[in-house]
Amino acid sequence: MKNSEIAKVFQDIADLLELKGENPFKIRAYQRAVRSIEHLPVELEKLAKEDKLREVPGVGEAIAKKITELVTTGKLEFYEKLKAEFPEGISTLLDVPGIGPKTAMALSSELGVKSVDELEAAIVGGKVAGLYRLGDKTAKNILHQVQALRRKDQRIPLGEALPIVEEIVAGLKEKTKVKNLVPAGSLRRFRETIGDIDLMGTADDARPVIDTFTTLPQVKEVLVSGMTKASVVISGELQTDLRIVEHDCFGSLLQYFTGSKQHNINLRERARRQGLSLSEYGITSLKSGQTEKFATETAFYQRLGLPLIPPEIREGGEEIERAGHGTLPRLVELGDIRGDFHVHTDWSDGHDSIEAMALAAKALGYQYLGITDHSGGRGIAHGLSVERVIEQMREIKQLNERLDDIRLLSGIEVDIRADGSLDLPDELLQELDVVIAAVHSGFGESQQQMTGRMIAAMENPNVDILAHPTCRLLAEREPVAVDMEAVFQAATRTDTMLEINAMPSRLDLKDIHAYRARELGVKLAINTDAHATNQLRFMRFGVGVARRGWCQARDIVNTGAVKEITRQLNQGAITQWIKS
Ligand code: DGT
Ligand code: CA
Ligand code: CA
Repeated sequence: MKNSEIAKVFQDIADLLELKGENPFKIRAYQRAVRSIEHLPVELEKLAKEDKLREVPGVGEAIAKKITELVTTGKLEFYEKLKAEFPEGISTLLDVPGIGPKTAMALSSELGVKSVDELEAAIVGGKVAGLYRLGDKTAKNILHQVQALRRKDQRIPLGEALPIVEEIVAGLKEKTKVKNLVPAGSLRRFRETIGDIDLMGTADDARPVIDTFTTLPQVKEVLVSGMTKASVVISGELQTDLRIVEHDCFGSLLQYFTGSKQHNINLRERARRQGLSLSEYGITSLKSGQTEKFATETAFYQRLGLPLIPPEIREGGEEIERAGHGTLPRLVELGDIRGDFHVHTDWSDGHDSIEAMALAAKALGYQYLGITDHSGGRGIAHGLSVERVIEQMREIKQLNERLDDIRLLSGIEVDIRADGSLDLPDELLQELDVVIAAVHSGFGESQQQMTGRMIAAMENPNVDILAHPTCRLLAEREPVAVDMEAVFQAATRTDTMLEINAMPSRLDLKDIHAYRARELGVKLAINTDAHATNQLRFMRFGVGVARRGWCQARDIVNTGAVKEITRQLNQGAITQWIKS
């Protein structure tokens, strides 16, 4: 049983207990376990076998027992019994935003609705509006939520959503007097995939902004258009919501719609203990009923006694607690990056020359750039032979003499063969500044085989970096079966860097892996794997992953200045070269 399936069971249990009006502490314990399991890089099944479940944060004795029962029998008696107390399909209904426990019960007991399809049919058939207290408007709203939920099932990669959003933002800024226009939601938190886009802004007069928004050329369909908010579907079936408020309320609006939902739930809990209640409109004193407005998020968090929490870590983990103790890390920023170890040129399958790549890197303010074309062994597109590598080293040496303010590192992305050996000889590899090892074949191998193969490569002292460790392609290729925990341990033992590949279709390591690797003290490098000059800009996606993994600049090797880098790369070659 997969972690995500186990998390879903506990989420259901929390929902059903809430419906029953159970003790909030008990409910929260399940919610905490869900968050923790969702972020766990190790399979619970494995931990259960090793009797290590209790080491997972948020998993106490009772929950550990339930996990063991789930992974050994595939079922949980407690859950089955709990479900039997409620009509069928109730937890599906609860998943629809806007449907609370009461409505869910009414829909189920009075209309016999068991699924989202049946719910939609009931609304369209006018049955839901007639239901006790509900009314036409609420029914319509639920219908919108159902449709949004459907659309959201097809989450799109961040790298596809971001350019679309930037175009919309630019368009609205140009055509209207909107201020503070920024994306909130999962996009602002830099999640790897996006369900829908949430845009926030302020204006003296919202109307013209809303009107311009709903008539943008990208808009395919207008779902809702109100005084201060609108929802549209843009090309690519992506729902986009826009909300406009007055300038002095922007802080609370942005905070609320940035989420995540779990972060907001945790924050509300803290606020309640302070006698405060939170909403998108501001912070209300429970005693006086007075609502304070906040123009900035910083002021909003400050009112709760907290520093501004970076959006990327607002996921309902320990961020609020850490912020409260003043121990939030200063997360790595794009401006901290001083080089990129992994790019391709027209010597293999890249689009641009070494010199063009170097000048583009220099324009970004980098101090160094690793030229790491493919090795030729396995017939990878125009991979380099031994002779070509030597020839390229010569060219790089000449370029380094000619170019100012950017150091090129001679490198290779060497293929890891099925048996874990590398497809270029050690004598050559040891002459290179940066050796990146990567798997490009045999993706279907068993976990044991694949893990062994990667570890074997890391054990080669010439290898500096393991590239895109899970080999996944977002929405295209599943990650390979590999024991990440073992890879992390091997990386620390062999002093090999792991790559956070910043290519939007890869993002590999992904956020939770970066989190775990950092915890274990693995050295990380954020590389773009750029195959053209404009792809060097992918760096920001990798920085987003690192930030979601709570990484600081010191956790990322390529934040180091060129001189520090020489200490990190475990070869003599680079040191000698820089001295000479
Ligand atoms: P997505 O769209 O699935 O990629 O993920 P988000 O996080 O963008 O979620 P979305 O668009 O449904 O809602 C945007 C934010 O609004 C969410 O992150 C937090 C806030 N929000 C939405 N629903 C609730 C809720 O029921 N309770 C609380 N506290 N916040 C909510
Ligand atoms: Ca969203
Ligand atoms: Ca939304």
